[in-house]
This record gives sequence, structure tokens and C-alpha cells, in this order.
Amino acid sequence: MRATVYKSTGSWYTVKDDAGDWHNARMKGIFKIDNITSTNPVAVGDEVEVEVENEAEKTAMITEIHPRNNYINRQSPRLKYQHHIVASNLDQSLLVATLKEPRTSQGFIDRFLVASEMFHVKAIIAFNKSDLFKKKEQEKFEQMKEMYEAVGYKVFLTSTKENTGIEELKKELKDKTTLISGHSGVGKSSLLNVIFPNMNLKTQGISGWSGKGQHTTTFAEMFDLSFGGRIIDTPGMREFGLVDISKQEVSHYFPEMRTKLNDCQFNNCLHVNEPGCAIKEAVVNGEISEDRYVSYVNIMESIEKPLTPKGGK
Ligand SMILES: Nc1nc2c(ncn2[C@@H]2O[C@H](COP(=O)(O)OP(=O)(O)O)[C@@H](O)[C@H]2O)c(=O)[nH]1
Ligand SMILES: [Mg+2]
Ligand SMILES: [Zn+2]
Repeated sequence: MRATVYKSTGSWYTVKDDAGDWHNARMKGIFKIDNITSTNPVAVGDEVEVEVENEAEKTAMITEIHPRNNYINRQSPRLKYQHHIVASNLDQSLLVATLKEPRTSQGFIDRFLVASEMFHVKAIIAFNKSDLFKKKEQEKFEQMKEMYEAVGYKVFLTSTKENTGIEELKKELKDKTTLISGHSGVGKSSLLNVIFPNMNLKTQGISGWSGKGQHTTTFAEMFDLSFGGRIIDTPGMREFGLVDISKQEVSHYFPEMRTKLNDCQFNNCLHVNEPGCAIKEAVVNGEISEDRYVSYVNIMESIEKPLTPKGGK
């Protein structure tokens, strides 16, 4: 029977089968998926086959994992050379950002967008706390919206306090599986509460079941939206790691650079110091935003440095 993974506590998985019934499932045997070394073989969002073990206790065995359309991973917090799959089969990722209390830096936003491109996941951005905006923030927002929309990312403006912009955002979430992400304090939980007030009630029945494995602050969890669609929350995840990214590929994850890469004089151009660079030329003549280019250079510089775990602050 086919089922979808909604939650993982390490060894137990909460899955919902195609008939809408919930099970607490365990894995059977050892799986090797996609030839990657992963600390968690089954991830939230995975489509699996399950066999019911105990009807009364609602336990089941996962016997097969269906191929993933995509997945997001990061370096394991404990084991440097292993990856942790955060979530799979996503339609889009939503970054909740703020310009005030706290301020999300553009560098952070651009790293998120690069990671989304790298994982083949469409990204959208919601600037929350619009009720706090004064003229300065309003102008900054307009500028960011123009910049990001020009390169293909939808931008929303919301306030959970004044309940504005929520309907537009809901339309974008409808019938899609969306991973929600953003710094602590930007209003992710508040947004989820206004988008779907009963969200917690929906999964409460089964989520507390296993008792042990209280890793709920590090593991992702998926929720059904009442109007269709699903949200994956990743509490405690500060940012997507740019895992295994090479300098050569970074420009491919900037949509505005992608189309110009063949115009550089050198085909191995990194668009930093090389002569005859079409990217730098596009920055000079205003076709590519200078701020986005700054983020590009910063990401390139961060790749030079040896990998350090990005878990802490
Ligand atoms: N002014 C204002 N405060 C907000 C808004 N949304 C959330 N907050 C506040 O920001 C703080 C952090 O919100 P929370 O949802 O816990 O953020 P999370 O850490 O991203 O889940 C709380 O004090 C919220 O009341 C908003 O739209 N406007
Ligand atoms: Mg929260
Ligand atoms: Zn170049």
C-alpha cells in the first residue's frame, strides 16, 4: 500500500496511506537510495510502500521507497561527510523574510535562492511584518520585489498582525507541497497559524505517539492544508547548506546569469577577475543587479574556505 511520510523521529515514521489512514512505520532492511550516503534513509515527503504489521496499534513496515522528484539535504550536524535529507518531493520552498525585527540580510536570501535552484525546487519569498514598515522599509521592499521578480521569483508582502497579504500567499500554497524556511523570529509559526488555524490539531493524535525520539526541533514535519496542499516545517533549520557546490556551478544557480554564460571570453570564466566577462559587463550596464552580483561574489568566497558546520549562529 502506498503512503506518504509526514514525520520522522529517527527510527519511527508517521505515514499517511492513500486511503487517508495514519500509521507509525518502521523501516525493514537497509535501503540505499540515489547512491548517496545519508544519515536518514527515509525523509519527510517520501512516497513509500508500507505493509501493516499490527492493525490495532497502527504499526506498519516500510518496504520500499519510491524515487524522489527532488530533495533538500544538508550536512549532517554530527558527521561531516554524511548528508541529512531534510525533505523530498517538494513543489516549492517559501522563504519567510523580514526587513525589521529581525532583518533578513540579502546575502541570506540569495543563498537560499541558490540552494533552491541547486535542489531544483522553485522558490518564493514572503516579506512578513509589513505592519512595522515605515517609508524606508516600504522602499526597500519595493526595490527587492522588483529585483527578485525580474529574475523570476514571486515576492509577497504579509502581516500576520494585520492579516494582510495572507490570501495571496494561500493561493500560491494551494495544492502544492511547500517547505517553509527562514530565520527564527520572522513569523513562520504565526503565518502557519493564520494560514491554517487547525494545523496542529490535525496531526496531534499520532505525532506524540512514540514517546521517545523527541527530536521534533530538528526534524522536519509535514502538515496538510485544509484548502489543499501541504506544508513542511523545518524547526531549527537555520539555512539550507550549500552542500558540495563547486565554484564553477554557482553562476548556473543565478537565473539572470544563466543565459549569458556562453558570452564570456573564457569558457571556464568564474565572473570575478577574468577579462571579457559578459556577467561583469551586464552588472556594469545594469542588466544584472549589483546587489545580486555582490551575493554571487560572497558565495564564491565562502566556497574557498574549508567547510565548517553551519549549524550554530
Ligand atoms: N509586528 C508583527 N509581529 C509579528 C508578525 N508575525 C509574527 N510576529 C511576531 O514575531 C515574533 C516571532 O514570531 P514566530 O511566529 O514565533 O516566528 P518564527 O520563529 O519564525 O516561528 C512573535 O512575537 C510574533 O508575535 C507580523 O506580521 N507583525
Ligand atoms: Mg516558530
Ligand atoms: Zn564571466
